[in-house]
Amino acid sequence: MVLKAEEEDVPSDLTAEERQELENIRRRKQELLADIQELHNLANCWPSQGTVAWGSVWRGKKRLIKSDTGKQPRVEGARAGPVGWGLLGRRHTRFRQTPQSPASPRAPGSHVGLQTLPVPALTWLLGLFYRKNMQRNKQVAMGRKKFNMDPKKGIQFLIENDLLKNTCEDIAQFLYKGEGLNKTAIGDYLGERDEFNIQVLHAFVGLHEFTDLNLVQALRQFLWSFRLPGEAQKIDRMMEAFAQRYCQCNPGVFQSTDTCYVLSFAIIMLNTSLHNPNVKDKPTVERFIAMNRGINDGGDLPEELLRNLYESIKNEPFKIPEDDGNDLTHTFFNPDREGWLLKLGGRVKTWKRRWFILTDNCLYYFEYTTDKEPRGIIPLENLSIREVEDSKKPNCFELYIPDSKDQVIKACKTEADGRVVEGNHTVYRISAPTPEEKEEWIRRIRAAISRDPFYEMLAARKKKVSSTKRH
Ligand code: 4IP
Repeated sequence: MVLKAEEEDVPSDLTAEERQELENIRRRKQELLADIQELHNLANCWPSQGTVAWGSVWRGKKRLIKSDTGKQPRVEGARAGPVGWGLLGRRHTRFRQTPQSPASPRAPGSHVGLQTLPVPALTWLLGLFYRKNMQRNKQVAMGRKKFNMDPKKGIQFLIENDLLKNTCEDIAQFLYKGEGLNKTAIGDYLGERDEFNIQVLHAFVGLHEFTDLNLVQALRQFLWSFRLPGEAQKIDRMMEAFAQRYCQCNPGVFQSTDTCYVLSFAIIMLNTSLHNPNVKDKPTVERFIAMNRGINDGGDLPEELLRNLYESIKNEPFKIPEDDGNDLTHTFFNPDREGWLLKLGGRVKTWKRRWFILTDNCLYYFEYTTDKEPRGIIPLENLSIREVEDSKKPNCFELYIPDSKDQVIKACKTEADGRVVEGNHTVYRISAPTPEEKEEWIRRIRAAISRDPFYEMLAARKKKVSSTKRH
């Protein structure tokens, strides 16, 4: 007997979250059926007559039912001693069973089945099954916890305990299923540069079914299955894998995976522009179409396709799991931040209240909010940010050059006489009005610092797909 869940039609109007949920329910159903199947198999191993002792040897997930004298996994009616030894879970367990013989002998090849088992036998089987499952579930739960704290260690633990096979397909399944797993941890594992992790990433993306989904629907599903890390290289690898898979599922929609890649980012940016209240200038559908001219290997994508994608995003924003502010939408399209901060002078250590604006990967500061010209500009490229304690001011943070103590940060400032000169700071020490504002500034500046490589990578792709002439 082989039990299998029936295939059901998936309604086409499900959200990414609902799809995932449905997928989880289906998988759970299949697991339950597998459990029932296993119970039946155990029942069929039950001897038809005689007094037999049965042991059960566990090797992780692999189980052998055998008599304590025989080596055959399935020995119907085998004679054996009255006591069996076996490894139950991880413990060596001794048990004795003397099942009743069935009333009438079974025909060769016929099965016992759960219903026909004598009650003590059934109780024993269920007990065995229950203990096995309990033990396994405990270890899996522990593995998940470890994974959420340190993805690599978690996977290693699960493999060492035979709860997961050491293949990229099995690990990808485990991550795709995602039960009890933190989506940030999944993203971290999938983003690793290791050759094996990259294979897992491809197997993971391969588990996504994008056939007949438009690019927005596919992105919704993809971006909901883990949290995209903030690092440019990781995002590049992941989005590349996504674009490849999308094109594989939907041949003929785009001229190349680069086109799919570039349009995916255009959609993510559109999502932020349309739904982030800080972005005042909302793009129209015409602008979106114009922005994506020539990205299909030098040609234009069908206008209707772009209109549909635009409408879809306009009607429903992306849902990003565990939004801690360090994901793609923030990192990639960080809105400007502005506010009053105190800044310590470079050579002369005086605190000045300045109006700061964070934009274009630079930090500008002004004397008044209405000033046209900034007093100073600090390009953030290659800088780092850290929290610091200051004896005079609260909520401080510093911009500094990593691994360099005395080097002057490249920046410019306006002197009292109006001359623009180079700055003198080896660090910029800044104090925020509240701890919350400090946190927010640090978060935004960090995102602005790390987003730069993206633009470069994306710009390079865009150039590629726009300059390719169609043959
Ligand atoms: C000035 O102190 C101000 O703090 C300047 O800030 C600062 O320039 C000067 O740093 C510092 O000497 P006084 O006004 O007391 O002279 P701001 O330009 O915002 O007024 P920075 O480089 O921080 O803008 P040094 O490095 O020029 O001394």
